[in-house]
Amino acid sequence: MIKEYLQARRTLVENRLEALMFRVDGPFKDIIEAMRYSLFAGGKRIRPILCVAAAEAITSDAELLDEILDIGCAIECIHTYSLIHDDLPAMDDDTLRRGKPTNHVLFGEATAILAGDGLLTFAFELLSSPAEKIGPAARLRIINLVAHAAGPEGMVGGQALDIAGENTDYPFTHLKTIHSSKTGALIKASIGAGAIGAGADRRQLDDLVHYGAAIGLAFQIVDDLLDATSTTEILGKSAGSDKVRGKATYPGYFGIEETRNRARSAVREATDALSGFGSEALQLRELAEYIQQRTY
Ligand code: GRG
Repeated sequence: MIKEYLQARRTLVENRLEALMFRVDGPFKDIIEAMRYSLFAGGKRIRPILCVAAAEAITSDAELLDEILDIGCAIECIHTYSLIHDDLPAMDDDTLRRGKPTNHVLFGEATAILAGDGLLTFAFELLSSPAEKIGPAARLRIINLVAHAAGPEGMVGGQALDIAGENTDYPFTHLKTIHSSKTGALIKASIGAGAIGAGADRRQLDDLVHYGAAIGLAFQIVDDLLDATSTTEILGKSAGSDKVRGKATYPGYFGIEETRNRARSAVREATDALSGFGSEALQLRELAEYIQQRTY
């Protein structure tokens, strides 16, 4: 069931992104082509899917949910920018992503940097576009939340700590800071943005943000596990790269079995945070299980 749900939701996100994104046409077609290449390269779309699922735990208003889908699409643009920049020679220097050549391999470094910049900026154009249902106050809260999650105390800060920490020994608490900022912050913001857009009250928002923090952690623990145990073919990106780059990981601290236990307990914490919700949070519960069991 989760498989069909994910497939249907991915199609929904793909179609909406296609409708929102610039066409490869006119004087800017080269940069647009590079942006589109990574945006439509086969991502799992987990952030927009979580954004809409969080909103569905609060509302069933279809028009409102359509606007929340656009917010999820904006977050997917930010995520895609981060992957393009992460793969650059100055960062992880990767040539493979989602089973395809990375952006700079195909388009060159300067265009890849600009494609990332273009996607990040376009995300905020989307987030700030006026619409019918989500009023200016809620929209401003969402923009602020997403900007903070993507910025120097979120994803950018986590990436900076991650790079600075390569080949160094640091305490486990520092790894937690890196994971929660580099990966967790944008996942948590996807859920927070969906909840705010849907008009969540204080308690609902707190519970959903708690859920988001826990699955953000689970997502990164599983990422560490997959990097250590899976293959390049299955992952569509270089397996074993954490070890090659001298990165601290959960399996490095705890071994594979204990890392699996920790992923399970993060997912349990996430589903426990939803105890105040009924069947309207079913998809969020299933998404938490999927995050634990994902294979790529
Ligand atoms: C360059 C500012 C900047 C940040 C980069 C996201 C990130 C920070 C680096 C990616 C490195 C990495 C492997 C992070 C682990 C978790 C993660 C974000 C994996 C990729 O996300 P998925 O699995 O990717 O959602 P898809 O391909 O499905 O979109």
